[in-house]
Amino acid sequence: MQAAVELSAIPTVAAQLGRVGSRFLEAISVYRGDITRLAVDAIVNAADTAVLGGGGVDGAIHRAAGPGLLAECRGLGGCATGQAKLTAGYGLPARHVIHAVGPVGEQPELLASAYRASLNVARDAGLRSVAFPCISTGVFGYPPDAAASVAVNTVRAWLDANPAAVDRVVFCVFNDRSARIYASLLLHSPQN
Ligand code: AR6
Repeated sequence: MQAAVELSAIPTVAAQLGRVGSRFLEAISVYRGDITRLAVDAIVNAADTAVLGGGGVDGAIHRAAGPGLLAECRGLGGCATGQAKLTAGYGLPARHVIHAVGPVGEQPELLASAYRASLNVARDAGLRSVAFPCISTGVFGYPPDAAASVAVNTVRAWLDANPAAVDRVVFCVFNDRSARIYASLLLHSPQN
């Protein structure tokens, strides 16, 4: 198993750009790699409505967490699209998993809702750092550039509306295309 990646090793966008004064850029990071390695308060899982594991990032999270995660998921009673539910992290370096269900295909309101619901779950549980995968952009077929805009705009609006509720939000990108999209949105022409 690879070593855990501590939050202190992941720079914020503000630090990467040498920019101070933007609460948004001081809260967010873009991290390229495996979300299952992140030692944050919660990683978000791109689940489906059954919340019983699957392929993609969901499969990776369940493999890394171990069987305790599936056992707890069986008691969740499913999760509606656009909603999110909390479990423990079991064998993960993350203390918790927030299981979010994004839409199948390009449905911006439901994708935004999945991001908001995840952050609401984190806030209500007192969790200070959250890492998101690119929800819906794999098996669920959401165009990754459109999904990234929804993700960034939704997180930004939520942080504005919930000041000091969460300290850090990490956008965890896994493939070349998502890495390029988030870099261009946040690192090359930052929205601040
Ligand atoms: N770390 C971070 N991101 C990852 C990882 C990883 N280890 N592995 C894949 N990704 P997907 P969806 C990225 O298909 O589209 C499952 O079967 C991947 O490159 O995992 O929301 C569930 O059970 C992509 O950018 O999720 C559901 O049935 C992103 O994660 C369904 O797939 C999301 O791809 C959910 O589909």
